[in-house]
Amino acid sequence: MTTAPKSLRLHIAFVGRRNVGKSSLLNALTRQQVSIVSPAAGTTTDPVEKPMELQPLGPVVFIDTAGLDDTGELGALRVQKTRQVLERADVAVLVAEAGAWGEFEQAMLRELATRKTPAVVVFNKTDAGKADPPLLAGLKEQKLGVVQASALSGAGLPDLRQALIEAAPGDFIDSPAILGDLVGPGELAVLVVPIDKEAPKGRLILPQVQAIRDLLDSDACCLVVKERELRGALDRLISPPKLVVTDSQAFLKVAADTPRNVPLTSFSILMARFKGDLPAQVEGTLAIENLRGGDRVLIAEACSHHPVGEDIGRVKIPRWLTQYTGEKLQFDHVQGHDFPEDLSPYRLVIHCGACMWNRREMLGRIWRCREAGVPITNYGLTIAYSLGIFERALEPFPAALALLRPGRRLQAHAA
Ligand SMILES: Nc1nc2c(ncn2[C@@H]2O[C@H](COP(=O)(O)OP(=O)(O)O)[C@@H](O)[C@H]2O)c(=O)[nH]1
Ligand code: SF4
Ligand SMILES: [Mg+2]
Repeated sequence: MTTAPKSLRLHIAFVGRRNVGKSSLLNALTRQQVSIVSPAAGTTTDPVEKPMELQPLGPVVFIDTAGLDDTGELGALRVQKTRQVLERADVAVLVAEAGAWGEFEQAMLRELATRKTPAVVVFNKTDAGKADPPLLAGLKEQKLGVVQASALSGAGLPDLRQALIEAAPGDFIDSPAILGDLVGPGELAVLVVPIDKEAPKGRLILPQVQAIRDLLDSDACCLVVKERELRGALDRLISPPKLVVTDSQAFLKVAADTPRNVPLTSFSILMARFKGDLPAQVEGTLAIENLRGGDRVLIAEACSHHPVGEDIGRVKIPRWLTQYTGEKLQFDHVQGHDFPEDLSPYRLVIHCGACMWNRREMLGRIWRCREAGVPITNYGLTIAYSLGIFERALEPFPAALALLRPGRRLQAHAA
């Protein structure tokens, strides 16, 4: 079993009506008891996640869900949970019983198509009945992977595995780089990692570890220092580094200690590119200029255990943003998969770096904000903007930098 971070794994959700054999199929595919299988409809209540290796794709997470057609109060909650699963699914497996295809399945396919989630249709229980040939042909025409299987006999399981591999989005095979395209083989990046009381004990946080790994994968060199040691370390170098990357919270000191000709950015900005959509989030950041007294700002964290404490989202960002705008803003906070259905009350969404998430889930949120006409940015971009070093921090990314010119009202409040 690999220890690849969960967020880099392809997330495959099994969805469909109750009792069609989702859990049985998943168990058969993984040859392990992932979920409880029962003849009583609606046994799987909470989504069950199972990380495993699916060659040649590598690390995946299988997510077993409750039936989407659940009724009753508890049922409504399960349906909501299943929809939340769709938000983080890179691929969906729609399970149907052979001979029982209907409007429900058609509606699910439409929903998956709207979300642009690749789907594989599995007709299960083919030991008991066959799927209708014209229906199979029609689905294949829609370029959907279609598999006939039986969790009971094991028939069709290799086809399902193959269909999953074919449906996997390209960005799981070619993940966008964190740093590899910015710092070439043999070149040096300096990473600035503050070790203060908020740093986790005995380890580095995920974006820092991923950045180091990405540099090593690209045959680049890496020097890791705290902010206080940065200037001394830079002075000792024979030639300047290709790039300095800092934790956003040390931005001001690091900007002051890094010669102006050395490119500088932050881990959060790298994460916006890696996990989200940097140009969209740069556009979102510019909306800070339009914030006025009484405006509501939503601060969203992807998980409940931000490594640098709640402090950054709850205290520091509100303080820096209030100082920058000079306006009395209203801040709301959400965590985890709770993201408001109705974003219309907000003038800005400020998201964490989403380091623990897969990219599709973050892109899904960016997409929802765009649909609602609400700008979205992230922590690092907001901090850089509020501290007046936005433009410098974007210099390594010409496409994003181009959005700032010409004629944009940028940093009107900056001193
Ligand atoms: N005949 C037959 N029964 C199956 C098959 N797969 C699952 N079942 C049965 O269908 C029932 C519901 O299965 P389950 O996996 O719990 O369905 P889920 O609620 O959709 O996850 C159980 O009684 C299973 O034993 C299959 O391929 N053939
Ligand atoms: S809150 Fe966001 S940035 Fe912080 S650890 Fe969780 S996913 Fe990563
Ligand atoms: Mg089940």
